[in-house]
Amino acid sequence: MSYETITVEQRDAVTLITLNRPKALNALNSKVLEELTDAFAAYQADSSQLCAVLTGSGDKAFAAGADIKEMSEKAAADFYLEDFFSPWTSEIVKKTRKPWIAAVNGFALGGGCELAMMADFIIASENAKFGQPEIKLGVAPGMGGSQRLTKAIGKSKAMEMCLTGRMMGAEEAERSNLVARVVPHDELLDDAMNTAAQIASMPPMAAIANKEMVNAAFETSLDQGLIIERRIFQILTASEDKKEGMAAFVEKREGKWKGR
Ligand code: DAK
Repeated sequence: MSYETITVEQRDAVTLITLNRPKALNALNSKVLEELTDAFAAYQADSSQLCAVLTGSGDKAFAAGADIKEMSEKAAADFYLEDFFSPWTSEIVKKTRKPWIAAVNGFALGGGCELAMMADFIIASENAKFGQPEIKLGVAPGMGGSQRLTKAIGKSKAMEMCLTGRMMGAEEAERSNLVARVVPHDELLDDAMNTAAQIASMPPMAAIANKEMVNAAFETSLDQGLIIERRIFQILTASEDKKEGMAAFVEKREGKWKGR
Protein backbone atom coordinates (compact mmCIF):
# COMPACT_ATOMS: atom_id res chain seq x y z
CA MET A 1 0.00 0.00 0.00
CA SER A 2 1.45 3.39 -0.89
CA TYR A 3 0.58 6.56 0.96
CA GLU A 4 0.91 10.31 0.28
CA THR A 5 1.76 11.59 3.72
CA ILE A 6 3.43 8.68 5.51
CA THR A 7 5.80 5.86 4.60
CA VAL A 8 5.55 2.31 5.90
CA GLU A 9 8.32 -0.24 5.86
CA GLN A 10 8.58 -3.72 7.33
CA ARG A 11 11.95 -4.75 8.75
CA ASP A 12 11.58 -8.38 9.78
CA ALA A 13 8.86 -8.36 12.46
CA VAL A 14 8.97 -4.58 13.02
CA THR A 15 6.81 -2.07 11.12
CA LEU A 16 8.34 1.39 10.76
CA ILE A 17 5.80 4.15 10.11
CA THR A 18 7.20 7.58 9.25
CA LEU A 19 5.24 10.82 9.13
CA ASN A 20 6.34 12.30 5.84
CA ARG A 21 5.55 16.00 5.48
CA PRO A 22 8.96 17.36 6.49
CA LYS A 23 8.42 20.79 4.88
CA ALA A 24 5.41 21.33 7.17
CA LEU A 25 7.29 19.81 10.13
CA ASN A 26 5.08 16.71 9.71
CA ALA A 27 1.96 18.64 10.74
CA LEU A 28 -1.03 16.34 11.07
CA ASN A 29 -3.87 16.96 8.65
CA SER A 30 -6.93 14.83 7.87
CA LYS A 31 -5.04 12.87 5.21
CA VAL A 32 -2.20 12.01 7.62
CA LEU A 33 -4.64 10.77 10.26
CA GLU A 34 -6.61 8.77 7.70
CA GLU A 35 -3.41 7.15 6.39
CA LEU A 36 -2.02 6.54 9.87
CA THR A 37 -5.24 4.80 10.85
CA ASP A 38 -4.98 2.57 7.82
CA ALA A 39 -1.29 1.80 8.49
CA PHE A 40 -1.95 0.93 12.14
CA ALA A 41 -4.89 -1.30 11.15
CA ALA A 42 -2.65 -3.09 8.64
CA TYR A 43 0.04 -3.51 11.31
CA GLN A 44 -2.53 -4.92 13.74
CA ALA A 45 -3.90 -7.33 11.11
CA ASP A 46 -0.54 -8.68 9.91
CA SER A 47 0.47 -11.59 12.14
CA SER A 48 4.08 -11.42 10.90
CA GLN A 49 4.44 -7.94 12.50
CA LEU A 50 5.00 -7.88 16.25
CA CYS A 51 6.06 -4.34 17.14
CA ALA A 52 5.85 -0.94 15.41
CA VAL A 53 7.79 2.32 15.56
CA LEU A 54 6.31 5.71 14.65
CA THR A 55 8.70 8.56 13.87
CA GLY A 56 8.92 11.78 11.87
CA SER A 57 10.86 12.41 8.67
CA GLY A 58 13.51 15.11 8.50
CA ASP A 59 15.74 16.30 11.26
CA LYS A 60 13.49 18.82 12.95
CA ALA A 61 10.17 17.34 13.90
CA PHE A 62 8.20 14.32 14.99
CA ALA A 63 5.06 16.39 14.35
CA ALA A 64 4.61 20.12 15.05
CA GLY A 65 0.92 19.66 15.73
CA ALA A 66 -2.32 19.52 13.86
CA ASP A 67 -2.13 21.41 10.58
CA ILE A 68 -2.96 24.99 11.55
CA LYS A 69 -3.59 25.95 7.92
CA GLU A 70 -6.24 23.24 7.57
CA MET A 71 -7.83 24.11 10.92
CA SER A 72 -7.87 27.85 10.23
CA GLU A 73 -10.36 27.28 7.40
CA LYS A 74 -12.79 25.26 9.49
CA ALA A 75 -15.81 26.63 11.32
CA ALA A 76 -16.95 25.36 14.72
CA ALA A 77 -19.73 23.45 12.98
CA ASP A 78 -17.16 21.59 10.83
CA PHE A 79 -15.16 20.53 13.89
CA TYR A 80 -18.35 19.36 15.56
CA LEU A 81 -20.04 17.69 12.61
CA GLU A 82 -16.86 15.95 11.36
CA ASP A 83 -15.88 15.11 14.95
CA PHE A 84 -12.51 16.37 13.70
CA PHE A 85 -9.67 13.88 14.29
CA SER A 86 -11.56 11.94 16.98
CA PRO A 87 -12.66 8.85 15.02
CA TRP A 88 -9.15 8.25 13.67
CA THR A 89 -7.25 8.78 16.87
CA SER A 90 -9.56 6.58 18.89
CA GLU A 91 -9.24 3.85 16.24
CA ILE A 92 -5.43 3.95 16.51
CA VAL A 93 -5.45 3.75 20.29
CA LYS A 94 -8.25 1.27 20.81
CA LYS A 95 -7.67 -1.13 17.95
CA THR A 96 -3.88 -1.44 18.07
CA ARG A 97 -3.50 -4.19 20.63
CA LYS A 98 0.08 -4.94 19.64
CA PRO A 99 2.88 -2.77 21.04
CA TRP A 100 4.20 0.37 19.36
CA ILE A 101 6.83 2.95 20.23
CA ALA A 102 7.02 6.66 19.37
CA ALA A 103 10.56 7.67 18.39
CA VAL A 104 10.44 11.44 18.86
CA ASN A 105 13.14 13.09 16.77
CA GLY A 106 12.36 16.80 17.27
CA PHE A 107 9.27 18.95 17.86
CA ALA A 108 6.29 17.04 19.27
CA LEU A 109 3.82 19.86 19.78
CA GLY A 110 0.06 19.98 20.20
CA GLY A 111 -1.42 17.04 18.28
CA GLY A 112 2.17 15.79 17.73
CA CYS A 113 2.75 15.53 21.48
CA GLU A 114 -0.68 13.94 21.85
CA LEU A 115 0.07 11.39 19.12
CA ALA A 116 3.40 10.50 20.78
CA MET A 117 1.61 10.04 24.11
CA MET A 118 -0.77 7.53 22.48
CA ALA A 119 2.21 5.21 21.98
CA ASP A 120 3.01 2.52 24.53
CA PHE A 121 6.16 4.46 25.33
CA ILE A 122 8.32 7.22 23.94
CA ILE A 123 12.03 7.13 23.14
CA ALA A 124 13.27 10.68 22.56
CA SER A 125 16.26 12.11 20.76
CA GLU A 126 18.20 14.67 22.79
CA ASN A 127 16.76 17.26 20.33
CA ALA A 128 13.14 16.39 21.17
CA LYS A 129 10.86 19.19 22.36
CA PHE A 130 7.41 18.52 23.75
CA GLY A 131 4.60 20.99 24.30
CA GLN A 132 0.90 21.80 24.23
CA PRO A 133 1.01 25.32 22.76
CA GLU A 134 -2.64 25.39 21.65
CA ILE A 135 -3.43 28.19 24.10
CA LYS A 136 -1.38 30.54 21.91
CA LEU A 137 -3.82 29.82 19.06
CA GLY A 138 -6.84 30.56 21.24
CA VAL A 139 -7.71 26.92 21.75
CA ALA A 140 -6.68 23.99 23.97
CA PRO A 141 -5.53 20.37 23.56
CA GLY A 142 -8.10 18.34 21.61
CA MET A 143 -6.56 14.91 21.16
CA GLY A 144 -5.97 13.88 24.76
CA GLY A 145 -3.18 16.26 25.83
CA SER A 146 -4.89 17.65 28.90
CA GLN A 147 -5.54 14.10 30.13
CA ARG A 148 -2.53 12.01 29.02
CA LEU A 149 0.04 14.73 29.79
CA THR A 150 -1.43 15.23 33.25
CA LYS A 151 -1.41 11.49 33.94
CA ALA A 152 2.19 11.25 32.72
CA ILE A 153 3.83 14.24 34.42
CA GLY A 154 1.35 15.33 37.10
CA LYS A 155 -0.94 18.32 37.48
CA SER A 156 1.52 21.06 38.31
CA LYS A 157 3.80 20.58 35.32
CA ALA A 158 0.97 19.73 32.90
CA MET A 159 -0.96 22.82 33.97
CA GLU A 160 2.12 25.00 33.56
CA MET A 161 2.79 23.54 30.08
CA CYS A 162 -0.82 24.04 28.93
CA LEU A 163 -1.22 27.53 30.40
CA THR A 164 2.10 28.92 29.15
CA GLY A 165 2.45 26.84 25.98
CA ARG A 166 6.13 26.42 26.77
CA MET A 167 8.20 23.57 25.37
CA MET A 168 9.87 20.91 27.47
CA GLY A 169 13.25 19.57 26.33
CA ALA A 170 14.23 15.92 26.26
CA GLU A 171 16.11 15.93 29.54
CA GLU A 172 13.20 17.46 31.44
CA ALA A 173 10.79 15.08 29.67
CA GLU A 174 12.79 12.10 30.91
CA ARG A 175 13.01 13.53 34.42
CA SER A 176 9.23 14.07 34.35
CA ASN A 177 8.45 10.52 33.21
CA LEU A 178 7.02 11.62 29.86
CA VAL A 179 9.59 9.54 27.99
CA ALA A 180 11.18 6.19 28.74
CA ARG A 181 14.65 7.14 27.54
CA VAL A 182 16.67 9.88 25.81
CA VAL A 183 19.30 8.87 23.27
CA PRO A 184 21.75 10.76 21.03
CA HIS A 185 19.94 12.21 18.01
CA ASP A 186 21.82 10.14 15.43
CA GLU A 187 21.12 6.92 17.30
CA LEU A 188 17.38 7.42 17.79
CA LEU A 189 16.01 5.33 14.96
CA ASP A 190 18.47 2.45 15.46
CA ASP A 191 17.76 2.46 19.17
CA ALA A 192 13.97 2.48 18.69
CA MET A 193 14.15 -0.22 16.01
CA ASN A 194 16.40 -2.39 18.20
CA THR A 195 14.06 -1.95 21.14
CA ALA A 196 11.12 -2.86 18.90
CA ALA A 197 13.00 -5.94 17.62
CA GLN A 198 13.62 -6.99 21.22
CA ILE A 199 9.88 -6.69 21.96
CA ALA A 200 9.11 -8.56 18.72
CA SER A 201 11.29 -11.44 19.92
CA MET A 202 9.06 -11.95 22.99
CA PRO A 203 6.11 -14.35 23.05
CA PRO A 204 3.56 -12.27 21.05
CA MET A 205 0.48 -13.10 23.12
CA ALA A 206 2.35 -12.23 26.32
CA ALA A 207 3.35 -8.89 24.76
CA ILE A 208 -0.29 -8.01 24.08
CA ALA A 209 -1.22 -9.16 27.58
CA ASN A 210 1.51 -7.07 29.24
CA LYS A 211 0.33 -4.01 27.30
CA GLU A 212 -3.29 -4.61 28.30
CA MET A 213 -2.38 -4.95 31.98
CA VAL A 214 -0.28 -1.81 32.18
CA ASN A 215 -2.97 0.18 30.34
CA ALA A 216 -5.56 -1.10 32.81
CA ALA A 217 -3.72 0.87 35.51
CA PHE A 218 -4.97 4.08 33.85
CA GLU A 219 -8.59 3.03 33.52
CA THR A 220 -9.43 1.26 36.78
CA SER A 221 -9.07 1.31 40.55
CA LEU A 222 -6.14 -0.61 42.08
CA ASP A 223 -8.44 -3.43 43.17
CA GLN A 224 -9.96 -3.84 39.72
CA GLY A 225 -6.55 -3.52 38.08
CA LEU A 226 -5.16 -6.29 40.28
CA ILE A 227 -8.07 -8.54 39.31
CA ILE A 228 -7.47 -7.82 35.60
CA GLU A 229 -3.76 -8.59 36.10
CA ARG A 230 -4.48 -11.90 37.82
CA ARG A 231 -7.04 -13.00 35.24
CA ILE A 232 -4.78 -12.20 32.30
CA PHE A 233 -1.89 -13.97 34.05
CA GLN A 234 -4.11 -17.03 34.52
CA ILE A 235 -5.11 -16.99 30.83
CA LEU A 236 -1.43 -16.84 29.83
CA THR A 237 -0.65 -19.92 31.92
CA ALA A 238 -2.86 -21.89 29.53
CA SER A 239 -0.89 -20.74 26.46
CA GLU A 240 1.46 -22.92 24.44
CA ASP A 241 4.10 -20.20 24.74
CA LYS A 242 4.03 -20.44 28.55
CA LYS A 243 4.77 -24.15 28.31
CA GLU A 244 7.52 -23.50 25.76
CA GLY A 245 8.98 -20.52 27.67
CA MET A 246 9.34 -22.42 30.91
CA ALA A 247 10.65 -25.56 29.15
CA ALA A 248 13.20 -23.42 27.27
CA PHE A 249 14.40 -21.90 30.54
CA VAL A 250 14.81 -25.30 32.19
CA GLU A 251 16.56 -26.73 29.11
CA LYS A 252 18.81 -23.62 28.82
CA ARG A 253 17.79 -22.76 25.25
CA GLU A 254 15.92 -20.01 23.40
CA GLY A 255 12.12 -20.32 23.26
CA LYS A 256 10.35 -20.85 19.95
CA TRP A 257 7.07 -18.92 20.06
CA LYS A 258 3.77 -19.88 18.53
CA GLY A 259 1.95 -16.73 19.59
CA ARG A 260 -0.82 -18.66 21.26
N1 DAK B 1 0.63 23.38 11.01
C1 DAK B 1 0.91 23.72 9.74
N2 DAK B 1 2.13 24.09 9.34
C2 DAK B 1 3.11 24.11 10.26
C3 DAK B 1 2.90 23.74 11.60
C4 DAK B 1 1.57 23.34 11.97
N3 DAK B 1 1.26 22.94 13.20
N4 DAK B 1 4.06 23.87 12.27
C5 DAK B 1 4.97 24.28 11.37
N5 DAK B 1 4.41 24.43 10.16
C6 DAK B 1 5.05 24.86 8.92
C7 DAK B 1 5.31 26.36 8.93
O1 DAK B 1 4.16 27.07 8.56
C8 DAK B 1 6.41 26.46 7.90
O2 DAK B 1 5.84 26.37 6.63
P1 DAK B 1 6.24 27.43 5.43
O3 DAK B 1 6.02 28.76 5.99
O4 DAK B 1 7.71 27.12 5.19
O5 DAK B 1 5.35 27.05 4.30
C9 DAK B 1 7.22 25.19 8.12
O6 DAK B 1 6.34 24.28 8.81
C10 DAK B 1 8.44 25.38 9.00
O7 DAK B 1 8.02 26.00 10.21
P2 DAK B 1 8.72 27.31 10.80
O8 DAK B 1 9.29 28.17 9.71
O9 DAK B 1 7.77 27.94 11.74
O10 DAK B 1 9.95 26.65 11.59
P3 DAK B 1 10.68 27.22 12.88
O11 DAK B 1 11.86 26.32 13.08
O12 DAK B 1 10.92 28.69 12.79
O13 DAK B 1 9.65 26.98 14.09
C11 DAK B 1 8.05 25.71 15.39
C12 DAK B 1 9.30 25.67 14.46
C13 DAK B 1 7.61 24.24 15.62
C14 DAK B 1 8.42 26.33 16.73
C15 DAK B 1 6.92 26.53 14.72
O14 DAK B 1 6.74 26.05 13.38
C16 DAK B 1 5.61 26.42 15.43
O15 DAK B 1 5.41 27.08 16.46
N6 DAK B 1 4.67 25.67 14.87
C17 DAK B 1 3.33 25.54 15.39
C18 DAK B 1 3.29 24.68 16.64
C19 DAK B 1 1.89 24.58 17.20
O16 DAK B 1 1.29 25.60 17.56
N7 DAK B 1 1.40 23.36 17.30
C20 DAK B 1 0.04 23.12 17.83
C21 DAK B 1 -0.94 23.16 16.70
S1 DAK B 1 -2.61 23.06 17.29
C22 DAK B 1 -8.62 18.42 17.76
C23 DAK B 1 -7.61 17.55 18.05
C24 DAK B 1 -6.33 18.00 18.05
C25 DAK B 1 -6.01 19.30 17.73
C26 DAK B 1 -7.03 20.15 17.41
C27 DAK B 1 -8.34 19.72 17.43
N8 DAK B 1 -9.97 18.00 17.82
C28 DAK B 1 -10.27 16.60 18.23
C29 DAK B 1 -11.04 18.92 17.61
C30 DAK B 1 -4.63 19.71 17.71
C31 DAK B 1 -4.28 21.00 17.65
C32 DAK B 1 -2.88 21.39 17.45
O17 DAK B 1 -1.99 20.58 17.37
